[in-house]
Amino acid sequence: MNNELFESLKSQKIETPSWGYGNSGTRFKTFAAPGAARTVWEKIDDAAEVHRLTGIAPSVALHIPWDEVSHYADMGAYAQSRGISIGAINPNVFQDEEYKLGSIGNPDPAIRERALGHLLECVEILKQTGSRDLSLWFADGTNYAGQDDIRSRKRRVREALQVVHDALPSGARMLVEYKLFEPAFYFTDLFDWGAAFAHCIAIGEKAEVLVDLGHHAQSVNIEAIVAFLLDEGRLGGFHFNARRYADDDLIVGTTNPYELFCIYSELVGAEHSDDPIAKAAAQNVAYMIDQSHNIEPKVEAMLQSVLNCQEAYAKALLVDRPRLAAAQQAGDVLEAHRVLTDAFRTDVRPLLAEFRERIGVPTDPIAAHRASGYREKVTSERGTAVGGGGYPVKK
Ligand code: PSV
Ligand code: MN
Repeated sequence: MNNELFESLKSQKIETPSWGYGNSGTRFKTFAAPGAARTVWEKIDDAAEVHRLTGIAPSVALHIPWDEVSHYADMGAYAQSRGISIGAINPNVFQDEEYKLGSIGNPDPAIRERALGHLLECVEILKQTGSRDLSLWFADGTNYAGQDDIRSRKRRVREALQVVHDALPSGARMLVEYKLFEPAFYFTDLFDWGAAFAHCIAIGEKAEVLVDLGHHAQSVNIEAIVAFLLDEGRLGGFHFNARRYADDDLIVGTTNPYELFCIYSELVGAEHSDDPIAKAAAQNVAYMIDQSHNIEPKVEAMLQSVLNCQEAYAKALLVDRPRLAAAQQAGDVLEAHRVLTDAFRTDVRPLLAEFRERIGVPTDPIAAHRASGYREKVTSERGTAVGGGGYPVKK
């Protein structure tokens, strides 16, 4: 492996979500997993274990209030003592009774005010934890045509996002996530990348778009969205996961590894391009996982997710870019396609084993995890929590 490849692999970072370590479920059932994290401290421990075994997962994202504590500085210090840091702060304006008709898009100004108050509280948490990104997702929308005025909702959303943007400290960003549908079934206020992008452009430089792989209609070309946003300098981050039908939150790279590779290929292409805007955007992308593992062992599922991202990235790094550019320029359709897919077909497992050896992590992190006794240890210490570590179980 040449040095450039080694350095690129070393620079890769994947953030894992606190909510992926606790019990979670579907609307039908939350299965209690023995050893699943019960508190934010245990979630940090699990995230640290994933980083210890992979070397490329050095931060954990928080969801507030799921991970609420009284002293956020203590949390940052604890994470640091475990070898990781606190990543994106995810406010939650979708679980309170008041938000039945929405949060920042709600027709009631008092409820909009309440939601805004929570978002601003999360800006404070971001400052206290030293986090860079405020990651925003809104469940806002309507279920029936005519239920609310779509243009008015758009303006309410814009107004609140602007206030949050202006409250961010310098160097911080707000990542605006969109989602096609769910929980709203007729109209969602931030329904696609175009809506998120338009808000970001209007609001200001600290606003960037977040792409969650599970939030698109069937067969949407996500890598094209990625390329477009990179070129506009507005791709802020990812929520990685895999889907087959809707927002399935499965392990990234399991249903469509080719799509994941194509996405990474756009990112690597931008990172290695001469275009300063796309290059800077690619270098600042926050790569985050957003998954809840309902039937899988939590830590192993997260390890698998991180490793799948690493594999896709390694393949994208192997694309012969000069040859690809030459074939594209010559209009050689199939040669260009072959150059790209040659990289996708390469078995990068030996290369990654060599890389892991060089950075001092196990060559097979999953096997190492299974042999380590970590799962048995936390199961005996933590027992089986009844409640969720993200979506609390309703009694
Ligand atoms: C919504 O489906 C979402 O993707 C948002 O990112 C939330 O923060 C997350 O899932 C909660 O699980
Ligand atoms: Mn998400």
